[in-house]
Amino acid sequence: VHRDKQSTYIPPKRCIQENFYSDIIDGLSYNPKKLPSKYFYDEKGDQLFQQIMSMPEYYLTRCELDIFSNKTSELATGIISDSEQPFDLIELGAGDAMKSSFLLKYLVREDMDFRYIPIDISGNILSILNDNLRKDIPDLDIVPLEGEYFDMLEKANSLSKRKKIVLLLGSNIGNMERDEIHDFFKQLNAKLNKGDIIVIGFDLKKNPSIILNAYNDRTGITAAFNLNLLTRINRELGADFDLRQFQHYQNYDPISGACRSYLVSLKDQKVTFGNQTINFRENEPIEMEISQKFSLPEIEHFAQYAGFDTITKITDAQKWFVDAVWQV
Ligand code: AVJ
Repeated sequence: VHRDKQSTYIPPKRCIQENFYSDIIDGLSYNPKKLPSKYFYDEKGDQLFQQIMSMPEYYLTRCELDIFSNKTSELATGIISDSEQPFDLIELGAGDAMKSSFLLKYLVREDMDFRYIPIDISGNILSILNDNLRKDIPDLDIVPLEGEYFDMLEKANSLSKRKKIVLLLGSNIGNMERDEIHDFFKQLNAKLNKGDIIVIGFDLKKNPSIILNAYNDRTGITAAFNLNLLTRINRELGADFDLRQFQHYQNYDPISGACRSYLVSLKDQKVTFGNQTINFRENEPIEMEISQKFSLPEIEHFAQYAGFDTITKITDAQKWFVDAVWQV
């Protein structure tokens, strides 16, 4: 990376870096400006997300952990129809696999013939996952893949023609806009075969204050998580964002279920990236992340629209979160 601001910026040769550069430049040339939240997860971003998951306000992980740790057999029964058949268990956005490890242990104990393929955009978290699982579940056959959901699903497809069980947990689906969710499920359905299973974790609509608080913590961890993307852009793309001049703002719309984060420019300012200059007006927001919340009928609608049958829906004790099991 060229740190000399006078020189023309030449993106590094690695493909992910080129995409990173063009995605950031594209996003900042939109009106309103937008930065893709999938880039939050560098090493520091992974650490901040681990901190978010242990905050008292961030109920999502605890709720889904309740499902995976206390309703493991119910979940396993939902995903395994024919115990004779070997399968691939593919997890999109696996992170540290904290929740899925309960299911993995259960399946290994039941002597199921399967391979675990965790997919994540962060190579850093995948290597942590790999180390932990090799220690915790030595008998598990694990093939980590670093990259984007569909690219790596394609790769997993080329590895074997076995039955597939795909996990998308933690309300990761909520990081997509409604239209993107429709397209995503349609595309996923098209890539799978009859009888394949998907398990999707959806965060449910609930008291709006509870949702807002989960993303608007007093300690500022979520703010730091958002601001860290600017630090990453500075470091990896040679930009000069002044972090003190951007403020995190979070908002929840209880009707649409969209919980959105923004970084607001605190003054008129310019940010440079090599030969590019981006202008910000005072109080201009950058759209950072959507964490969409859902109702049970909305979830059923997605399944029908994309051509899945609902096998079962498992909620936590508080009924704040649901893992839906769908079949092609
Ligand atoms: C990992 C995408 C599910 O949207 O709830 C947590 C990320 N952002 N706090 C979410 C996140 C702010 C999280 N997901």
